[in-house]
Amino acid sequence: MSLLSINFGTTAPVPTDSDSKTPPFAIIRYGAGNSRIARNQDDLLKIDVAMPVLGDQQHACEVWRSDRPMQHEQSGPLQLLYNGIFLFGALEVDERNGLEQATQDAYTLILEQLRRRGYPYLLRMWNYLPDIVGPDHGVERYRLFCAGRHTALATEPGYESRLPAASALGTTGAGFVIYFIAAYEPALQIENPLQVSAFHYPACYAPKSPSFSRATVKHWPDSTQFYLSGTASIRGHESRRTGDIQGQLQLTLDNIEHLLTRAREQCPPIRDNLDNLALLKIYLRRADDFTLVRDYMQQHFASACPPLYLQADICRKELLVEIEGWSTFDSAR
Ligand code: 3EB
Repeated sequence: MSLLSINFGTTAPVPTDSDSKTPPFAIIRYGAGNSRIARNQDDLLKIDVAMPVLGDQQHACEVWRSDRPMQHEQSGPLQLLYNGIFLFGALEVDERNGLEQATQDAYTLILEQLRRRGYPYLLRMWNYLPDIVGPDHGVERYRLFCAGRHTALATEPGYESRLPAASALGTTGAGFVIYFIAAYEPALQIENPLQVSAFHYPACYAPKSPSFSRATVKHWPDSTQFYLSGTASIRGHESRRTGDIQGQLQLTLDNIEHLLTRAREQCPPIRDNLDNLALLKIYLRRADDFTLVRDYMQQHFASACPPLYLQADICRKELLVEIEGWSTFDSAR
C-alpha cells in the first residue's frame, strides 16, 4: 500500500480492481447520465462524471486509496478528505450565478479552505463541465470558466509558478464537478519548451489565460508522483493537424515525450517514458475515432495498464484528442 494510489476499475456492482484490500476514499465513475457528488456513511466520496466510456465497458471508474486514514469535513458544497499529508477535495459547482462567477466562487472557496486546513497548494485538478465549447450569452463557456478560475488563482504575486496540473473537459450531461489534490508544499512545475505555457497564451484563446501547468511533480515521504495535464496537438500556442486524428494523436504523444524528458532532467527519481506512464485517460471528441486510436496505442505502447477511453469535448473545437496521465516512483528504489 502507499500514501496515494489510483487504479482503474469497473463498477459492477461494487468496484473491482487490483488493489482491493484497503478501502477506497473516493471513486470517480464515468458513464452516461449527469455529473454529481455523493458521500456515503463510510465517508466514501462517489463522483459521477457524465462522460461516455468508449470500448466494451459501459461504466469505468478511478479508485483512490491511501494507507493513511482520511478525515472528512464539508464546507458548503466542498467535500474535503485529508490525512496530514495530502488533501483530496471535490465539489459540484452551482452555475446559477453564471459560469464565470460560479467558477470564481468555487476556486475561491477551495483556496480559502485549503489555506485554513494547512494544505494551501493545489497539485492536480480535474474540471468536468457541460457544453465546454458552447456559447453562454454570446461567450464560449470555456472562456468564462478560464476567466473565473484566473480571477480566483491570480491573487498573489508569483502564482504562475505554483499552478497545478489540470484537465478541463466537456461532459455530455448536466452538472459541473471539480476534484483535486492539494498539499502543504507546492509541487514542481514542468513546462514543455515546444508549447507556450498555457498561462502565457495570447488573449485570443481566453481573455484571461488558462491557469494550469503542463505537468507537476510531487515528492511524498514514500514516493514521487508525476501528474500530466491534459495534453493536445498544440505547438507554440496554435492547434496543429486539424481534421487529422492520427496526426493529432502523434503530435500529442510527441508533446508528452518532451514533457517527460524535462521531468527526467529536473527530477532524478523520475524514469518515465511513455511506456510506463500509467493511468492514461484518452479523451476523444468523436466516438468514431476510438478504434483507430486504440489500435495505434496498442501497436506503439506496451503500457501495463490499458488507457481509459472517454468521449468528451476538448476545449478547442478543432482538437480531436487529449491525453492525461499519472505515474508513481518508489523513493526507496
Ligand atoms: C491546451 O493545452 C489544451 O484549461 O485546465 C488542457 C489541459 C487544456 C487543461 C485547462 C486546458 C486545460 O491548452 C487544453
